[in-house]
Amino acid sequence: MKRVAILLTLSLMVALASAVSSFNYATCILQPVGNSGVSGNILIESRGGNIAFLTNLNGLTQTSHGMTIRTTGDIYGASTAGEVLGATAVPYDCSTVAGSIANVTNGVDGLYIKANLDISGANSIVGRVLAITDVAEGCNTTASATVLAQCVIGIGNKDFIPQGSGITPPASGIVNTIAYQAADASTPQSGICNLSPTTGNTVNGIVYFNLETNGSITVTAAINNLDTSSAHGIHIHGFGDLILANGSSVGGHWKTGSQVHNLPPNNTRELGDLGNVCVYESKIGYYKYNTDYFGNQNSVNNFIGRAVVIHAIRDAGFNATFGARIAQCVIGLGTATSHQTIPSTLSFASEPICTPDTTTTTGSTTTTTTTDATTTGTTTGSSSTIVPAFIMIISLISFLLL
Ligand SMILES: [Cu+2]
Repeated sequence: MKRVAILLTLSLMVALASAVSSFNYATCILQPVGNSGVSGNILIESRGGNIAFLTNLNGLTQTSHGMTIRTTGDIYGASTAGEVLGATAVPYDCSTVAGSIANVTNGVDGLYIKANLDISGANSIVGRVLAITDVAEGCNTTASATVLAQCVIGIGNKDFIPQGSGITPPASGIVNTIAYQAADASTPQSGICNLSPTTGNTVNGIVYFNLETNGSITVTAAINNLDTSSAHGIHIHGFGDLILANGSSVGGHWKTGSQVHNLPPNNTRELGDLGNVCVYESKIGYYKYNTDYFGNQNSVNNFIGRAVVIHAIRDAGFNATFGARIAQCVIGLGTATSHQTIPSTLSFASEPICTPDTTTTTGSTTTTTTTDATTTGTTTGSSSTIVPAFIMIISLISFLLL
């Protein structure tokens, strides 16, 4: 009897442990394509080898609409996300095509289950586009429907799961910024991130993460509607969760445990510390930086499915504040297509630190002004040379008086 009790207790402990470690949560916050007026949130949870999609959809006509996963993570346009994942299967059949999820309807609390997909591991859909189409899935044809709304599936932030959603995170366990694996992580990936403004802002743009042949990543960005009188912090944040429009649900910067915030190329900085956008031309901010700091992208801890955030002011590095989050996006699986290129005339010699252009010393206070940084400035009249000289003179006078 006692042995049975022990066995039961042990099996319960194993069950609880596996339940905790298998909690994987993702979100997809729909953006309308054109003036479709379709929006909504889709919460995605791993449930025992299946994926549950909880839909909350607005603006659809009262008929069935296809919900599909696409091959890429590019939501730049209505047709940039590629075909339905697995659509090359012959014959095309909703039950066997991986990316054919369900036919969905307008309203709240839709629940759709799909087998053979995951949000971690080899079958992960994190970093891919989820699309809602104008017509129901035909299930016997590959004919493409018109996309009404789309989003990139991002790593969910358990601290912002909507109340009453039916998704309950474990009190503790593997729920953090490094517990997930992006789609196709067996092959290192390029990424793309289509920035949208947070509430009250107008900033948008595109960030590319291009995988180079030596394994490094070149990050480039073109960002519109920026205030060009300042540099702007640019970071990768840990979660690709845009459920809050003010930018707070993407959490803190992407990092490992021991890293502290700083600017590139500091080698103990957080993984997501990209520095600043500070090179401007025709009111557009540009960014370019090549790095191997992200490490091997063929690992659980990569940037796909996380968020890029643009900040209101300059990131000055250690202990810095960088103001509000003015634009955000989920990093999706990239393609070879580039939608906005960087003018070849621009120089990124000093980037991404963005040395302030002018420094003026007033008494013992140093004020720094960063101006339209198409040129690289040097710091002049710094208090760092004036103050030691002042102290030396005082010391000399004191010594002579004694
Ligand atoms: Cu940030």
